[in-house]
Amino acid sequence: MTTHVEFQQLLQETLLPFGFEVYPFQIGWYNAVLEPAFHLSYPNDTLAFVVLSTPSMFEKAFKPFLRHHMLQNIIDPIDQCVAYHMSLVKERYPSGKLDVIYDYELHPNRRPKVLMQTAAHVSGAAYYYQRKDIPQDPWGSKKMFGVCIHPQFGGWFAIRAVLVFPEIQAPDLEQTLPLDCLPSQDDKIQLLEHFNFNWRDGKYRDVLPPKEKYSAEQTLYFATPPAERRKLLELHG
Ligand code: GSH
Repeated sequence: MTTHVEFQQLLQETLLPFGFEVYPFQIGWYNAVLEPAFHLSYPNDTLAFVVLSTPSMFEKAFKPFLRHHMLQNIIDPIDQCVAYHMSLVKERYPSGKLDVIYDYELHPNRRPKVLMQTAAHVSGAAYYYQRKDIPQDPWGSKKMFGVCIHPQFGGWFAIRAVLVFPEIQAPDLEQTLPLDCLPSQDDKIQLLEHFNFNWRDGKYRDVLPPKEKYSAEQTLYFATPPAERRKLLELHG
């Protein structure tokens, strides 16, 4: 019998060596915490995974990807590198259906196809800190965005995609809640303030001492606006 464990193994074998992580969840866990407009239209016990990139993705996947592809053919280097690795997953599962939804995909009305941070939270990958976690917050009418923190990498990671196996049910999958690595109210407030008011300086990423973080080179790459990154890549080319 095929179980979610076999799919998890397949994904881990294909993606972990390149600095990605995968966490399984049931579509129903995701839908249960969202308004119907955001629901994914699959039965509740459908097997899905969230895919994260960890700091080592830059060395293990991105740089080799650049070495093997002509820079002039690449428009979105990071997204194309991630898509390339998802295509390798598909190659390893040629007989079945696999829907890949990327972090940047929008419906025609501009609504995101998947709320990646919610998927990361319900899968147990990374706690999604939101304003509603703080009773009587100090922000009045300001709009405050939430942010995910990974128990090992703090804010030094990114959520890249959700993979759905429409033909596979995982009724026995048990939900693991994400680790609330910032139990203190003050830390939660600081995190949301750093993220919302000083996102660019990246301080929010260091709310806990990470096991590994982006190298100076990777930090510079992501801090540079995408349109200006080509010159960084050409230096290496
Ligand atoms: N579309 C561009 C590309 O494919 O190269 C830009 C991709 C990009 O920079 N995405 C951001 C990112 O990966 C947003 S998710 N950031 C990593 C981070 O901030 O940790």
